[in-house]
Amino acid sequence: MDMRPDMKVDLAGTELHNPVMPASGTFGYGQEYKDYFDLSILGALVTKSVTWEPRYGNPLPRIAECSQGMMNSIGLQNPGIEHYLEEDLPMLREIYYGPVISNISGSSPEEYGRLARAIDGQEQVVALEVNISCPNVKDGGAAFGADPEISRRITEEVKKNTSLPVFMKLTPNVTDIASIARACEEGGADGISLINNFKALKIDLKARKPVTAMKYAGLSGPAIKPIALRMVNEAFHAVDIPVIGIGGISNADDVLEMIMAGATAVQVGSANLVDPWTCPDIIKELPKRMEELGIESLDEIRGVI
Ligand code: RRO
Repeated sequence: MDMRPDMKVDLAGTELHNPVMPASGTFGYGQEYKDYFDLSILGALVTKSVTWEPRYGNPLPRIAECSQGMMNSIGLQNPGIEHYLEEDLPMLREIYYGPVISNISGSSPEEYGRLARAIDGQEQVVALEVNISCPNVKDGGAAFGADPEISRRITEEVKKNTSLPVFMKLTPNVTDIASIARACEEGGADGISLINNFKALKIDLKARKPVTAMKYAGLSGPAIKPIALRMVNEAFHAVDIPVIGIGGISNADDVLEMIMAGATAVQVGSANLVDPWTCPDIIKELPKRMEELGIESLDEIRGVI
């Protein structure tokens, strides 16, 4: 009898062979990682936020290191939906055979709807992740995800335009994450992904200026993990749809904490940029840690907190 702990998870109808996926924006469209490991060991792969038109993103510098984390103000750099569908997804399919989650970002509910429609029916794409939380853009972005009414409207618009499960990706820069999560659920969301990053500031003392060109940038990495856990737990208790836990995960124990807080699956973000083998290392380590801790399946510990 196989006594290996069961890492399988059901994510809104899709079975993942493990709960670990790279977070949007930290894995591009897979090409930069293909020589490090076999991408098909990932539970799923989330692609960088795509918008209707191509975007160059914000001026440099737009990345900074800080204690136990990093800051970014990329500004949604991406090649646009046409390039995504005609080049990036087909190239990804040559190096990765598992489930893809397409992350989309718009500056109006209508743009989100158009993007959802354009991606619907794409081979390997099993879900949409709808970014209503980018802190680094002028129009929309995190402002959408800070307003329950707009969050609900965008969810409804996306749902009208796709047959795929829809995960709404939330910003932590709000007072009451439960009300945003509930608004998305009421709008028809099939799940919630959280958290995106915290709006932050790093100052160069000699220059008397912000380190990043955009003044404010989003903080991520191990520094935010305890807050991410708290918010995932609040969202988990607020809704009946699955939650994808994101924020500061860099090892197997972090994954187990997230799942105990209520996450169905998890995303690894900043840690990929520190060590490109983080995801495969976690996937290898997870069953060992489950065994050591007497955990037979992830279902057994989900949301025990
Ligand atoms: O591109 C970015 O600046 C960015 C986005 Br869209 C996001 O959702 N989260 C992030 O940390 N950076």
